[in-house]
Amino acid sequence: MKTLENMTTIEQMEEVTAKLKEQAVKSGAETYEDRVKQQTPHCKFGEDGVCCKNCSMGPCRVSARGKRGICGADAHAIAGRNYLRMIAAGTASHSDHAREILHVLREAKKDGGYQIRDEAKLLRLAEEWNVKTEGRDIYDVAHDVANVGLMEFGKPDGYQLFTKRAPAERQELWKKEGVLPRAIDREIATSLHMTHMGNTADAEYLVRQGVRTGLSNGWGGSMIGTEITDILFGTPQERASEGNLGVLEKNMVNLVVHGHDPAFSEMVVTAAELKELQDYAKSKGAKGLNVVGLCCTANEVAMRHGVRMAGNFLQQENVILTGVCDLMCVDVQCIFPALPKLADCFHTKFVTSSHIARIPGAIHIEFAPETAMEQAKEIVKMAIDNYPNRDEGKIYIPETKQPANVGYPCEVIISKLDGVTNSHVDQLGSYRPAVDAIRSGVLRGAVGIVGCNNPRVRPDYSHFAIMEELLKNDVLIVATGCAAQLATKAGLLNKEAKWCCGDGLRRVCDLADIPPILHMGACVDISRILLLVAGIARDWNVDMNQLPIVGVAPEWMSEKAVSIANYCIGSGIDVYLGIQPQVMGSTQMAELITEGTRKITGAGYIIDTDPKSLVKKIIDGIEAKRAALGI
Ligand code: BF8
Ligand code: SF4
Repeated sequence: MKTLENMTTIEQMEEVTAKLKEQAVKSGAETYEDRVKQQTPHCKFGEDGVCCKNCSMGPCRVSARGKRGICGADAHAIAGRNYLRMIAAGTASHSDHAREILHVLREAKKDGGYQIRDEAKLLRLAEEWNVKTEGRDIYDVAHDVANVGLMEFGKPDGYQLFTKRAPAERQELWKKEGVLPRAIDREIATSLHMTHMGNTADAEYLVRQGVRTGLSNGWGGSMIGTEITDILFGTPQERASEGNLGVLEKNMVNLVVHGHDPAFSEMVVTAAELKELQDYAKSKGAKGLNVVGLCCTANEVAMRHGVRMAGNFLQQENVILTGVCDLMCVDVQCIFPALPKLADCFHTKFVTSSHIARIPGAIHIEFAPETAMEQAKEIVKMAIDNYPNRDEGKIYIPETKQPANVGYPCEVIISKLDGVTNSHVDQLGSYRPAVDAIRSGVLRGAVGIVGCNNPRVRPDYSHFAIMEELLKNDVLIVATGCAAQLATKAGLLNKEAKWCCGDGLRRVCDLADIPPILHMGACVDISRILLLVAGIARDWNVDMNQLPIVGVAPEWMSEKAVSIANYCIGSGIDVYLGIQPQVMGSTQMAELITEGTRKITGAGYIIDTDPKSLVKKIIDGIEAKRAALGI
């Protein structure tokens, strides 16, 4: 078996980061590594989740001296409440992003800035949501669909419509356990209400509400976000791209889009393709315009346009440290507030575009769907005007980059896997080939590797170690978010990377003509993974928790990640974590999140901060599921 000889190793990535750190020191810039030092050791009460400041009698913290807060809340109540608040915030973030996209859909016009790119998907969704389509203008249908979607946030009665997409057994279980999600805003508000001073102190009910709130994200906000984004900007197709800092160009205007909301970045990408702006860039001495992405925005624009990806979460400062980032524009989520100050040490212009993420020191250009194109042009022009201001003495562009194949939503995966088992050509469009490949053991199972990177551990190392081992063991990987970005940087999204797979997986990659890690998009697109697992479960005629398919977040850090983990658990998908949730100061919470939820939903967390033993547990978990299925 060949090893990862053509890959970029973590050590090589670290060498680049070290060189860029020298750039920072030379320019008097501070980076996250400096701040990690200032913040270490972290507050133990916070780490354990046993500090409460939910009322002004506090803050209270649980210690040997005081086992309860002033109101009498114990460690379990405090840790449970903090945990539920994280889930509520994560759900709010993903879902509010979806709400923004729905508003854009409502503004879409035949001759406007935003149009419908996937009409078939819109019509399918209209039918699912009982919106009349016959003889109607497609934009009228779109506006009605947007209104139904917007009602999913605040409707007084009923449950999330997309929960009907889950296998019947799962839906029954949600009903029976009282976790079937209602309106998204209602689940978030209920969570905040329950955790207000003087309400729920029983950790089990906080955890149950966490699952329900998470489900309102996975089968609500995130799924709506993904569907509507596909309708507006097109369902992703397989395409070639590249990733890592080497995508920045010395002789071009580099404009970096960073954040999550594709409504904004799509416009910037479109504006940068305009001949008038390309010519303007040339008039300033540049060879052209180079738009690249960071974090989940990178995933969105790579999947739909092949736009190249500069990197993941902890690479956001590195992009500016190259000295060739002429402009970085951001929308929402995962944006370091440190960036404007860092940009000041270089020539970089830093632009915020959303009232959700205003940062001191930034140039603010408030994005509005009606004027989006004009704003996007203004930003591109600003980047071009800034190109001549680079300081030659501060430039260092690392050469590292890797080719990547991206764009594997469920639709593409189904059509690709159909190439694997010829016996089912008649069933084109089903998950049957995937079921057969897993059942026969050619694939041992599938793993969704998702989430952030995090300086609490060696950044990106856990992702890499886990991916490498799973591939060797014939486990197909789907990836999203910053985990997908690490796979890009390493070279694992390249079809050639099949050489580091076990025989079974390599055969599947050959037959289906896919890379061993399938890039499914941004974190919002983890809803695609839910549908993939639900589809396979339906074709197999089992519930989702019985399948040898699990989720892994080796280096998670955000509240969104906790919300995602909860919708996976709610959907019966075990979640393997490489970073401890901040609840371990409560023995009851530690039990509830690992074993307790298992009794409710059939899934729980498996936590191990050592990637080597974590990956062993993942493989053992997959094999145990296979054994239980009798395969
Ligand atoms: O939503 S993986 S660091 S960029 S939270 Fe953020 Fe984490 Fe990256 Fe995307 Ni997801
Ligand atoms: Fe302290 Fe209770 Fe107030 Fe929390 S809610 S700060 S534990 S008194």
